[in-house]
Amino acid sequence: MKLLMLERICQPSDLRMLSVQQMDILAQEIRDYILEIVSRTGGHLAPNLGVVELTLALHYVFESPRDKIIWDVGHQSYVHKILTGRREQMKTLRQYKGLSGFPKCGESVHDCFETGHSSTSISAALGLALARDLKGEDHSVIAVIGDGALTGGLAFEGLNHTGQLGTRLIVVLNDNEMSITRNVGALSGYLSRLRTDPFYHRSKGEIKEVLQRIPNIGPRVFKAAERFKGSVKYLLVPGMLFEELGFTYLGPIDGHNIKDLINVFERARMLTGPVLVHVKTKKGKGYKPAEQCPDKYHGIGSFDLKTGLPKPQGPAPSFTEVFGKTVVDLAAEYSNMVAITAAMSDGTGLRDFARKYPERFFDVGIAEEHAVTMAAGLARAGCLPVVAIYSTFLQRAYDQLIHDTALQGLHVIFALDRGGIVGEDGETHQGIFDLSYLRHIPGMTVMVPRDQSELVAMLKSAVNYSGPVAVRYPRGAGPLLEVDYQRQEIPLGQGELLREGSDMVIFAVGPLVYQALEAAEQLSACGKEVAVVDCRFVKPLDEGLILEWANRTKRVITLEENVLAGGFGSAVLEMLITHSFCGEVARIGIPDRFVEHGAPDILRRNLGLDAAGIVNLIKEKGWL
Ligand SMILES: Cc1ncc(C[n+]2csc(CCOP(=O)(O)OP(=O)(O)O)c2C)c(N)n1
Repeated sequence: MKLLMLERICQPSDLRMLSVQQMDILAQEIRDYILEIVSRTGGHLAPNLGVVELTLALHYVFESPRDKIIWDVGHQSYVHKILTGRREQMKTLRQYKGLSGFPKCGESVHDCFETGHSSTSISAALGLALARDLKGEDHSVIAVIGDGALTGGLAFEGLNHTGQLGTRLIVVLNDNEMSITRNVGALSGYLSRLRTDPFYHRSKGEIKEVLQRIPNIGPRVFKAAERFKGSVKYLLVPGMLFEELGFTYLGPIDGHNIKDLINVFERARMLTGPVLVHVKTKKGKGYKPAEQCPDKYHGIGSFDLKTGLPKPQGPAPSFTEVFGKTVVDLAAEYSNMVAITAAMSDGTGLRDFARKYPERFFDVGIAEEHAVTMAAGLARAGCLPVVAIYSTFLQRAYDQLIHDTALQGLHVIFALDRGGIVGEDGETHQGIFDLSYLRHIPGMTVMVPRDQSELVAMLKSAVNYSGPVAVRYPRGAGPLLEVDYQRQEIPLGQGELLREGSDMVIFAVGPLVYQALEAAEQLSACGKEVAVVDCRFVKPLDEGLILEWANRTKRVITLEENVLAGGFGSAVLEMLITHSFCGEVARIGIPDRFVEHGAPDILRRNLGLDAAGIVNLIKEKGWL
């Protein structure tokens, strides 16, 4: 691939040698390069294609790393990486030991703050800007935030505080009218009016000019309009909402016109207080399939560049699909069932539910805290809410789980997708804390299915239990090719003995149960008989079953895809100690560190979360 212009850019300052026409050529080369790489590695394609000119203009005007650019969510930072000395490394994007798909301070001095979860950029930027002022420095701080990320409450908290302080800070609003799917919320409606309504478009200067041309009354009307905080001013001043919050509003600007972008950023750089630059972009810009279906190309696995088609998946249905189908079936039976997503209707498998029961489906935007408290309100009033959220994003709503849901014993079903290792998205997205952050909440039921049929059974069961109930399942295909949708409910807290054995017992939850069975098979060939129990419940534990097999074998192994601290193994250990168990216990899970990005198989192998890892541990213990 010929990248004549791009090869000249080794650091952001090299951009300043280029003319605007050359920057346009560069933009095309960057798009081609990103397409070639992401079609092989997978990644966040459409968001990055949409910010090529925006990123070029930012790096042209501002002097990174002196000036600080924070990328909200960080999934759109590929162009930034390419321009900041990581062009060649992009070939290793999202691969184990390769370049991360998100900003990483350890990767480059140009990554000044790490992101992954949405809506953090304004608060982080304010922190950096306040520190700058305290230290008497004078660089710029820029938060680049999408209209989707702006639906998150934390973004409002950041805007609110910044506006009050009047700190010099630039918020670049990358408005493509999309979150992963179409953006939602009243603010999104306001932004689209700003994009299209001539009243909203007109700049304050233009309006003044027009009014002053009207003899006698014009200037007076303008003055009066400026004085009123009421409706007249709202009609006359663009971006009023942001102006009222204390920001100077600049825009909306065509986010694919490099010249305009450079001009507006130059202007923003000179202003002394908070500035919001409203930039209109097209998600997926420059690649037809992505322009037409930006949601499908938001985050995508490897795909065929010519056709745009994803590489074929294996035949086994994913846990997400099985959840999606089961919840639609249950909704037919339970007319009070409602489903809630925080901007992830497709990712969580709720698309069919949304189509079939639009009045019972709520996309709240990237607002997990709100999703949970709203669900609690719905439950309090007699509805049966199913909140489908990725494990990592429910971390946001920890207090809402406790204070708004569990404390009142409200029956809310939490469908936690992407539990355990998620792989290529890395540290910020691994769902490895949920068993710990859920199981210590009083009244919470926590289930982990080993396969798709168990997921069906657990969802049916969750409907009949009381209080908050979490069902946690992993990303991707499950172990079964055929799913039994007729599976019946499971009595609360009932585990299942899958294999008998007298030498030791493995207590496991989730698909790792199959690894335990495989390890038991291998160990049997070495003359050791290992019992395997699928505990199914992290809470309440099947104490009777666990105690029985722990006492029979006296050698216990626990197995979970969760941090060891406070997780399933801890629960078993605590229970065994309480019952004065005399024997040995070894726990397999994730040690006290964050788990980097890479293919899930590699990560699991490294962590010993597979049959070989189990056998190794048993050898190390001298139990073989
Ligand atoms: C707290 C949290 N919830 C959900 C997500 C998943 N997520 C990643 S990007 C995204 C949409 C972001 O939309 P926007 O900010 O407009 O950026 P765009 O992709 O449109 O450029 C979502 C929901 C996340 N990263 N963080």
